[in-house]
Amino acid sequence: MKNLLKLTIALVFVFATYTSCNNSKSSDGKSGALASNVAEKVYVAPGEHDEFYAFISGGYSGNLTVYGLPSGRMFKEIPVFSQFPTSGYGYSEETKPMLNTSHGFIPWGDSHHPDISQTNGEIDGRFIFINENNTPRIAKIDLKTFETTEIIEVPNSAGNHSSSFVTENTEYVVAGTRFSVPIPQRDMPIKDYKGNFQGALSFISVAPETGNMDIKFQVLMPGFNYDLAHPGRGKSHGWFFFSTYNTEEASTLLEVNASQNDKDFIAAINWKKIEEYVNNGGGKMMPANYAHNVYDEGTHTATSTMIKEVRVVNPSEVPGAVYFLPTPKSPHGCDVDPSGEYIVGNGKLSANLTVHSFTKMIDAIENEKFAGEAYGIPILNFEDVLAGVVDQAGLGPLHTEFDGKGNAYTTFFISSEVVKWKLGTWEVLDRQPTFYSVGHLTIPGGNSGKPQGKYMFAMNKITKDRYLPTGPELEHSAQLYDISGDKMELLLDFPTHGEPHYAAAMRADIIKERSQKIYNLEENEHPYAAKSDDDTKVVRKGNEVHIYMTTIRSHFSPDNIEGVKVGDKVYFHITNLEQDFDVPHGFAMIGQNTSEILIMPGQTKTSIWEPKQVGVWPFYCTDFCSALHQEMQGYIRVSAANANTPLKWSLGEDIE
Ligand code: K7E
Ligand code: CUA
Repeated sequence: MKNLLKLTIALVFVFATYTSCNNSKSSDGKSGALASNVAEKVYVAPGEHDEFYAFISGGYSGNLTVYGLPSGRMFKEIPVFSQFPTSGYGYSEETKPMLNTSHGFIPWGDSHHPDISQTNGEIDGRFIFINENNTPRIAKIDLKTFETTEIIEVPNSAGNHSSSFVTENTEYVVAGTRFSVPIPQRDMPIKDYKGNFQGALSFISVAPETGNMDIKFQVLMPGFNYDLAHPGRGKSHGWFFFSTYNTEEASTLLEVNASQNDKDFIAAINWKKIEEYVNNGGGKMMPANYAHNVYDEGTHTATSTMIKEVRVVNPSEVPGAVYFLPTPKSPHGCDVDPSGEYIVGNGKLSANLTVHSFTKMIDAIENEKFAGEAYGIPILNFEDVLAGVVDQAGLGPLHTEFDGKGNAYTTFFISSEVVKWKLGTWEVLDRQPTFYSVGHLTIPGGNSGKPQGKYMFAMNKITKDRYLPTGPELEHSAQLYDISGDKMELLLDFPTHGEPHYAAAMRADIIKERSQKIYNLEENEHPYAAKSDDDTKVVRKGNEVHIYMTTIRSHFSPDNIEGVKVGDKVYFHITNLEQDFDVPHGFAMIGQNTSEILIMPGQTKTSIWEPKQVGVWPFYCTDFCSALHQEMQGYIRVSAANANTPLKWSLGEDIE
């Protein structure tokens, strides 16, 4: 234990030294001295488009940001797990159900690993999935509209981190628990963790046409921490690999107590085998309570359904489906190369990178060469499954990506660099510093059988002096490298938003062509839609007042309303009649307890206002939509609760 403390202290010291040495390098300007032709490589002329989309997780912003590469320009922040006043996501009545969970309305999330849907092992650009750690959820974003259209809560999970990675035909999006917990949850002493807590690995099926998600089954694993995961592909399609740490099953001071074992495991799960078992009625349904939230594009409205049971499978019920591959030392990343042969374990506390061979793993399984077992799950011999070791590559390996040309790129947090090495020979080919302390890295098409090469970008945890200072709080920094040559070449620094963990990227063309421009007004099925000025009205139901309102350049209809009373709940149901690309209208009402809403052409959105004071109160359009944008305004007269002002509304004439 003392030795481990020393090791931790030594690593922290090394990290501090590297950071400060990098610091001094950049402050004397050397690291910024790039060749002048580098600027051309990232220059996208005004009006031209970037070649790649990059979808970068927002971490504790709960959202997903969209960038262009090579320019590093940010195009959009897509709200996913957090309320977003810019569009009204999570504030409008239509989108509030998206953030419903078994714990009630949760307005915030921690998103880590976006992954794009695949067909035949290639990125297809239909959907992007992303996990939420804190209140375990998986979201799906439709890349036609760049809107979050589905969120499913994951029961029996906590710190949903080894997620959300898709199999090569998007059969499943997989979500693994980081924390093991009592399953089912119950009141018990924390010290009885060992042997009693379990870790659920969830396989969420994705319907081929609609993309609808459904938890097909959960594998209830021993009480380790399941950190990261990647699907098998090609020859290893049908398997899924999860890195584990805390195989010690400690519940306190993990920095010491979860670093005792020389080796933890990569868990190999034959999901095809378990799927077959489940399809034949295997596993058991256990009571659960989790939210499934779906956004309907016809009604422009989300609904939330609570699901009351989930199918669970114990590994012991399906012999031959789960194995452990010993992997040194508290591995973080678990990455599979494009051929599906190599499984890279990035041992955080190891100086070497461990690479397992899928072929050797199958051979060892067939010959039943086991080194032991953990909770009935066979442990394979380290030497039997080892493909090779990248020796002394750096300090603190975290994540690995591949270029599809036989090379791998691994980030090293402590030595703050990306190291390029060769699959099969395990030789280090190149190393480039990052500024500073890199976490994940991304190559377009990275998690697929066909990476799209050309660029790699590193997402760094520490920014320090890379940009103009903005007080104590700095945005994180990403760095773009050209990887088309033998050596990586640093091209660009660009700031990112929130705390990016992983990112998914792909060639822009497919997504660009499919991108939707407007919502067809004819197809609007919102129950409160007003599709022309003739449909506008104001209806009172008890103390609820429903305003069927339209908006078009440059007025709201109606724009004068009387008969609202203190204590009423006023629903503004606003339909944007525009059918032109990029003409949203906004809406804000003085004193409302929500945010503005931004309504896209053809869409209906609802904002609530609960007036608390008598008076004549204005509302206005928040998006500068035309030369007469400032004229887009109106008034609501609010009378006392016991007044009998009649309900009236108008546009272009005085209320009589
Ligand atoms: Cu390494 Cu959440 Cu993938 Cu951060 S995780 S870096
Ligand atoms: Cu509509 Cu400004």
